[in-house]
Amino acid sequence: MGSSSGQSNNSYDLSFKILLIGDSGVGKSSLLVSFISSAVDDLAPTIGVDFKIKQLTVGGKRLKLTIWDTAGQERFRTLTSSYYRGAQGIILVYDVTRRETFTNLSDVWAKEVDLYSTNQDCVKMLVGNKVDRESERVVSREEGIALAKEHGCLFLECSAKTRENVEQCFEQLALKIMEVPSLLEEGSTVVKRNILKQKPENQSPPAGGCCS
Ligand SMILES: Nc1nc2c(ncn2[C@@H]2O[C@H](COP(=O)(O)OP(=O)(O)OP(=O)(O)O)[C@@H](O)[C@H]2O)c(=O)[nH]1
Ligand SMILES: [Mg+2]
Repeated sequence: MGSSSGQSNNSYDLSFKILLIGDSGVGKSSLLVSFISSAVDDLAPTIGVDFKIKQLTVGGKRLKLTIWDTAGQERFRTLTSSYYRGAQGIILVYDVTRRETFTNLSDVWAKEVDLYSTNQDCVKMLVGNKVDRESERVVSREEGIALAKEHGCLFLECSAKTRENVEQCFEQLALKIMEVPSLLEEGSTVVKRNILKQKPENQSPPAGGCCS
């Protein structure tokens, strides 16, 4: 990509944690891979949790997104509560061709969010995936919009396969997070902390001033 900009070693302004949740097979990992690498293969079910980092510029800010991809299968979900810790954004995914993945968002996933999310102001986004399979669709766009409204979420329909609306999911979520002062503050605190960490520790303790 040519020469570097000659900037200091912090190459982003804000850092956010995003969490992907929803039933097994809805396409959470596919969405993430589609967003990160623009290629999608058939993926194996996620075991436990996985995460990927993506840097992008949204609204003039350079962002580092750490995106946590959780397992939908109950037996692979361990230490669930810890995934939620410190997340500024949560993406709730369903499959527009499987109604139970949609109803489970209210019955299972939204409850888990209420239980474990430590961040009161956390931004939620409802995503209906697999819109490329239009002929098999069973959940309408209107139903999605209504559920999102009910749970106070942003809403988008997308396809991890064709990449339709995939970038928009993450960008719109990031933009919304940046509109919330407490989340913006958290995002910049992480960056500041990392910059401090990178400073060499060559300071000796102050001489004198000690008692006796
Ligand atoms: N047609 C179509 N298939 C998709 C799409 N997204 C995912 N799939 C397929 O759906 C299956 C499940 O996708 P995954 O990404 O593994 O689903 P997941 O939500 O991560 O599942 P768990 O890890 O078990 O929770 C795979 O065979 C994908 O290829 C999409 O947008 N369109
Ligand atoms: Mg997965």
